[in-house]
Amino acid sequence: MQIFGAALVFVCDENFSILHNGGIVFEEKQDRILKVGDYKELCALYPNAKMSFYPNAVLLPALINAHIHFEFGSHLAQFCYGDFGAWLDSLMTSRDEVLNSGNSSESIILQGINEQINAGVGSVGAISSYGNDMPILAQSPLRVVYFNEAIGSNPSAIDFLYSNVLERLKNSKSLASSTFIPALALHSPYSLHPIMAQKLIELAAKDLMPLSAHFLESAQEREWLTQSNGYFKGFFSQFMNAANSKSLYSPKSFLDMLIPLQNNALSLTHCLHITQEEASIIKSLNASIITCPRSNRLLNNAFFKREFLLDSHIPLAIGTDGKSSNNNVNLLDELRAALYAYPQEEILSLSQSLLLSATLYGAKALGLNNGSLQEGKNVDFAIFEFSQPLFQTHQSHPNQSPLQFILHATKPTHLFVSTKAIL
Ligand code: MCF
Ligand code: FE
Repeated sequence: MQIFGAALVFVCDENFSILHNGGIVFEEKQDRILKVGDYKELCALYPNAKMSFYPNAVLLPALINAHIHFEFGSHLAQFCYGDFGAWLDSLMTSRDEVLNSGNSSESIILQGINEQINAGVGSVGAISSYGNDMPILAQSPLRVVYFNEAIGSNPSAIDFLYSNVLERLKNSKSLASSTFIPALALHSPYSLHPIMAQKLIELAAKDLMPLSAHFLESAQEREWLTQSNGYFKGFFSQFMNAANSKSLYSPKSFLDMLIPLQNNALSLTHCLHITQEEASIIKSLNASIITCPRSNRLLNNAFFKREFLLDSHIPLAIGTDGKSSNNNVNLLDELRAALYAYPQEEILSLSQSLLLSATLYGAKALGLNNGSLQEGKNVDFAIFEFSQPLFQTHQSHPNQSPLQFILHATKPTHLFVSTKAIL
């Protein structure tokens, strides 16, 4: 039996409860939190437990990076930012070079994994386009929801592409464990044929697999889905030899295809260009939205409109996206960027919401039983020690420790995933 305690415990429940001098109890090798509460009371209740208390620290659920591409990690400045079309063109031109660069892809993926651990991330939603990252992620100490991504809209290629995604899914299923969860991703409505999408949705529904898709990331995507016009018209004639093509979905028809997944963990990433009506459909699908603020700023000059959340109560998770659209994949840096992206919001409640996006709502988006320190949840937690207390109980102003945490957290001193210390 082990008890870990800290001056501040962020429970990461819906109300953002904070325990002063709180703690958690668990048994070695039993991946379930037994009890959460006052540290001294827990010690009295379990007098034989191994006890550790950290006075200048915050104990919180291990963070969750709900959307990351490990495969795109090698480049420094090959991609063009500031316009989605320019980015996608630069990605199409330098994709092979980036994927097969001088550094071995294995060392790049390991670097990405270390970057997660060093930022206190215990779980990731890893989007994999090729499967190169699969064995390394399966062996890593992270809890991984492994999204085998399907892409391809050209009818003559879909048989091959479909069997390729099935092969990757099969391989990922052979590696499945409580910390490596096979899942499916539909790249996006502009890049995926509906016949393939339909089959994969059926598969995901049958096995209750998590499913994720990039959705309405750019104005160009919206123009294509609603008018079959604009940047993507040129894109398809240039890269796919399909000059007269039309969009294969409307935003609504894409969302309607996801109806069989209401009981799955379902997430839509970006959603920068959704309407209120589409937000209501997303809500009715019981889906989560994943936002990647720095990627959105670099590729699309925008941040997710958090106003949509007020009326619709859609859970909002957060991710770094890949290094192809970010300067690093550090989730703490992502939270800091997000903090500065919404100056119109009250800063303390924004800080609380952002921390819930990186914990409670990340777990909801990925279908995990963690992200909150509650009885029965998996034993995934982080402890960040600071040189001074983040909050003094005699202070009369509201507890600003969630804000101070986002500002000052750099690296946890302890990180546990599935009861094991990984840092
Ligand atoms: O989320 C960002 C931006 N939107 C779309 N795709 C990607 C992102 N980061 C990496 N990608 C990958 C995607 O998985 O880029 C390729 C796919 O392999 C795009 S191919 C049209
Ligand atoms: Fe992405």
